[in-house]
Amino acid sequence: MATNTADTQADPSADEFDPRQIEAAAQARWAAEDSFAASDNAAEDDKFFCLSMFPYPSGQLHMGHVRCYTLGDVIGRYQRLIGKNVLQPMGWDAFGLPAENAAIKHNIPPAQWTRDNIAHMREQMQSLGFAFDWSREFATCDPEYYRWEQWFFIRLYKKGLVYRKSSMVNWDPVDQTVLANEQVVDGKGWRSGAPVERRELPQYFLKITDYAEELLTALDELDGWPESVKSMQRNWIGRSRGIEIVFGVADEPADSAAGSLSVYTTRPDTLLGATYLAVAPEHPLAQAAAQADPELAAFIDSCRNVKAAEAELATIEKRGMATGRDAVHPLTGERLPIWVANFVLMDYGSGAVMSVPAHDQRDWEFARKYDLPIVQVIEPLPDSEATCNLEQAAYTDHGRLINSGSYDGLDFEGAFDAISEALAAQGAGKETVNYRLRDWGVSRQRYWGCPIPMVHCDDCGVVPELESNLPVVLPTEVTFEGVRSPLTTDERFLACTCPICGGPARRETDTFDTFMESSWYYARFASPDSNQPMLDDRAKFWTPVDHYVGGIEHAILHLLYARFFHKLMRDEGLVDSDEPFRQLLMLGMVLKNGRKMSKKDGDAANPQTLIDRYGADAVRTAMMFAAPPDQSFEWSEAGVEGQARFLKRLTAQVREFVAGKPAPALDPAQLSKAGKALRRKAHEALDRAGDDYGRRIQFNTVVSRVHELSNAIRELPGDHAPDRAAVAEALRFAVVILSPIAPHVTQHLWELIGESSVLATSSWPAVDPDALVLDTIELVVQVNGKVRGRIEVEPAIDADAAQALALGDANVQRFVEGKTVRKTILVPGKLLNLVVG
Ligand code: ANZ
Ligand code: ZN
Repeated sequence: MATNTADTQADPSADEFDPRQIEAAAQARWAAEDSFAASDNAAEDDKFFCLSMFPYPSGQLHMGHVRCYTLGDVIGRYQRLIGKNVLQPMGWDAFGLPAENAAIKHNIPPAQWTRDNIAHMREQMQSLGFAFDWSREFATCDPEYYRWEQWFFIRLYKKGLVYRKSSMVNWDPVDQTVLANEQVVDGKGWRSGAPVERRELPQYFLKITDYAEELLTALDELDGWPESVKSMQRNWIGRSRGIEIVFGVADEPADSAAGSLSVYTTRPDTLLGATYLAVAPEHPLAQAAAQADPELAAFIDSCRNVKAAEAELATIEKRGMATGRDAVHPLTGERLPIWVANFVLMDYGSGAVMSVPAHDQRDWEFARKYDLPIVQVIEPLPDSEATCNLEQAAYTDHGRLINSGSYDGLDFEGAFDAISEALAAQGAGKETVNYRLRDWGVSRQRYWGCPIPMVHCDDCGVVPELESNLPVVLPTEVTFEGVRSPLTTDERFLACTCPICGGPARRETDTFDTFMESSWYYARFASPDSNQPMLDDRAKFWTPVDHYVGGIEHAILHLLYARFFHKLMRDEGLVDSDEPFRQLLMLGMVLKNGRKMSKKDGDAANPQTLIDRYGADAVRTAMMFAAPPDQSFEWSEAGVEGQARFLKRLTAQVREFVAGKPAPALDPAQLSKAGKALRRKAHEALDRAGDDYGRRIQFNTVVSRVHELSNAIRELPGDHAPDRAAVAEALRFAVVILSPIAPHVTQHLWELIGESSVLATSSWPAVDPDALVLDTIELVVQVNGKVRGRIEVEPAIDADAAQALALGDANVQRFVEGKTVRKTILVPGKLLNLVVG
């Protein structure tokens, strides 16, 4: 084999290394041998369901997709190599607003736009060599898919888990649609950027709140999820323990509905500091008071236009008006004025709060504005660093009670219990648990979505369609007039028969929130052609997903809804596990100039340009090399070029090796010292790569290791014939180790080194523990704590022998000369310290 580096780095001519041809050949082989088909019949413990979040078919893959799908692919390919029966499917989250916008703009039906995009993106994915089992592909706009969503919705409806309710919604005046709270960013629509209005509309809701407690507690067992994601989910569910306190309403009969007012508080310890009560504008008490008070009615009306989502209620300007009524304090009998306030939500707690301006910031701001009394009842604990200055802000920390009569001196817990008991004793309070989580409003006033399978009959009301009439098919040949959904004017769609009385009826024109489709797609991949019912036993076999890979932007809603659906499906007997995703990998972002890469970055953001120029493997390798998966990083094309050069060099190296003399059989005893060192490096790389792929989920380090191994092979002196076997082994390992990341080039190299199989479906080599054992190790020698030398020793050397060797080192000798060694400290495998004096 060649020994000089200049030789091995010689650039093979372009036709000797043609990624396009290498990739086409590998892909053709995988297709011909159906290499990535998952087996539904394999032994249960061998299955590995590897899933990357399916994309919205926007038209082009972007760098974020390339990162996500390459990561998932690397994980899945490694699992296949270690013998797992891997299911790695792909499909399309195909409903959604952009298709409608494109239709409106360019006059293309959304279905056609979507199908064209899917075709293009599928081709791009195939060119990247992802090991998907394409036989399971589907798009959520396929009637065979959404039919089951309709079916399931009706099941839930019949179980009482769906209800219809008029409710305030965030209305985007530009997109003409309802937005979820989280689609409202700074009071504006997330897509349109238009200020959001509040409107009332009848909506369908799924009772996710029935599952709030389980959705919360089950997080504790999700060991494979990042802590940060679990904490975001916990906050979103927002469980709080508090009490419901009943205040009397002055001058109303105590036993009438108007005679009491319930508030929810998490701070009963502040009860003696309540100086007024506040109710939501929609609260019955406010509505009743407004009947005789036009000014109040006008105020309540103006609150409807609050352009804010819940998250912003803390920051909006506080506005309110007194109702003229008073509440009666349950402990002191004192009269407290009742106000209407714009920051009190009707659908949280009881829609009313006891206001404690000294200890709640919103109440404090409100009290300052309307000149209401502020009474301090909590002081910081003596040993705390907190300070209380009510001229500047409320004191919101826990502390010790003051100005609270017999409760003075109690801490938070003591006061919580004592005051709760006192209230309970007089029937004025009971402990409750509240969740910030709301039921899931699934209606969207849009065309390009799954039709909600409900029927409006003048006689029977709103009723579910018959199962036998499913799917309610979304008409795909439509023309848009403005942004309004074409469904609202399409007679072919609208006219139907009432499933109850058989009379003429009208179809519901709202479609589902597209989060519905993405909440169960993973399970459908397991049984993509199941016809009776939505999932069959294959879903039980494959779920839960073993590794789920996706963007951090889905950390809350998508994952929460999918977890909810999994539990719903479990309760229908469709799956038999409690959670859908065992391990979760949340990716960092691909950045350009410090912000998320987007179409605006032009060619740089288009992976196709890079694939065409450098080949898919170079793009994949650069992407994996750039950063650990959960970190965001700045994208640079230079990285792709660098990896392309490396792959080419590695190819040349393998080619040169196989062109030389055949390697002898490996005999570790015959290896030179350098040959042994190479062998150790190769086995170490294999060992560590296995850990990186399988446990650490860090692939940048794998790429570096292959770089190093390739260099080490190149640096091995070529004068000892038996070492050639170590080189053969090292090259073979380099090829296998790199194969999940750069699957095409490595398949080519695999064939070059004489293998006839498909590398992707062969197996990960075993590490030889003997190869990892070091003959000698280096010990750092210190004299009085300062490094004075290094010695080569046997790994198991004892302190005396090490000292004797160390004293043979000239430099160490210099510092010990004329002194006595008083103490010898050996840290095995690391250092030897001689204490002299
Ligand atoms: C009195 C009080 C004193 C409060 C104090 C806080 C601090 P979480 O933890 O989110 O559950 N609240 C109750 N219902 C409300 C509604 N419908 N709209 C707006 N605010 C409402 O928050 C519970 C606290 O939020 C409750 O405790 C209540 O204010 C307020 F020093 O009651 B508190
Ligand atoms: Zn009817």
